[in-house]
Amino acid sequence: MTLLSAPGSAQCLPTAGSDSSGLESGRLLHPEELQLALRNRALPLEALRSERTPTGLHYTLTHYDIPFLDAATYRLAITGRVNRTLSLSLAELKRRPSHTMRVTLECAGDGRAFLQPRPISQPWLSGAVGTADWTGIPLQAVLDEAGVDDAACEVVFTGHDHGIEGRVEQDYQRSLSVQEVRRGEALLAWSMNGASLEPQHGFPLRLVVPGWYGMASVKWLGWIEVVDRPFEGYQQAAYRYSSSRSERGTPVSLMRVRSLLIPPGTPEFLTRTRIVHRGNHEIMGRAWSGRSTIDSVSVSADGGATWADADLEPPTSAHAWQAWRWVWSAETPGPHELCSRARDTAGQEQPVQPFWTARGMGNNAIQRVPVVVL
Ligand SMILES: Nc1nc2c(c(=O)[nH]1)N[C@H]1C(S)=C(S)[C@@H](COP(=O)(O)O)O[C@H]1N2
Ligand SMILES: [Mo]
Repeated sequence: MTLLSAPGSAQCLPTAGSDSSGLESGRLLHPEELQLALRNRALPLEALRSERTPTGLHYTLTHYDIPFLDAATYRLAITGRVNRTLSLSLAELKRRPSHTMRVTLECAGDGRAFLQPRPISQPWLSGAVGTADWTGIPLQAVLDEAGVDDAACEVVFTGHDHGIEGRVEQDYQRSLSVQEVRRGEALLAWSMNGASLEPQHGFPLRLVVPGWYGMASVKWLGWIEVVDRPFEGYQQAAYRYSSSRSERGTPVSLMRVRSLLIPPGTPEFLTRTRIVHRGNHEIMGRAWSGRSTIDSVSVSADGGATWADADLEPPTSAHAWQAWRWVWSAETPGPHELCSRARDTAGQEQPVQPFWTARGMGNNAIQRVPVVVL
């Protein structure tokens, strides 16, 4: 993979000197991208072993600063086109009937750093994904209590975090249409994997929208406003598929079909190239797709020249990834490239070539894992 410097870049870091790893210098990454990458971490791919990601290994993405909120004084406001404005404390929310859902969340920017040219933002490679058990109350229950007006069109969710993006000072805000909300799947969650939310995951309360890329699941939720016209906030306009930053494009919404595999064998420290010994190796991974189930997963050990079918496990939750397995008989010494390719029941399939958009969203191209057989 080549990390390119952007044309006209002011200040860049060489990603590596030339040493025994064989990496060349001159592959440039902005210090600002590195700073974002270090604040926002990915799932280590070996953690795909767990159906439910341990909280400390779940990816996180935070645009601005993590706000530190006090659970004792916290309140959630529900306002706008409702019959009754509500202001609820955490204790009041927790007194209502709760519900737990296993949900796979993925950042829409995952795979961005593989794109050429590389859109400048959080430079995800692979692994901005994780699956957790979220506990809370259905969003719909709270909206029913407030009574949504017939003129309502969208529901806007505002987080307590504040920052500047595209020269616009803003709170982190996203909306969902009233139809989307009426599906009844979104949760106002105070717990992740059986414990209170960690600060980075939205303590004390966040939205979790199953099937959607992560940006919809607003963390540190402070305010829910029912509005009578489409919300045009910054984060609504930024998450779009377009061929240039100025083109409006189409909204990013549900997670596109994708699969990842656990790189087998032993990693080299710097390059993470894998070494495996000759013989049979079980290759295991997971696959997911917005609102569809996975139909099949194929695996290749020769960079996509030939494919074999993996054994696919049925879903354990309507909103979580599915496990798959395949046995690789690694007989030929030398370099190989492992890839997996998922197809969903809606007929969508992962592309072999990266899906390029100006903001680097929804790149669900097949993963490529170099492995050397000894
Ligand atoms: N308030 C707020 N909510 C947010 C974000 C944010 O920066 N601020 N990031 C979004 C994005 S882009 C993603 S991918 C998910 C990440 O959730 P996680 O950090 O719990 O994995 O949170 C979403 N919710
Ligand atoms: Mo994201």
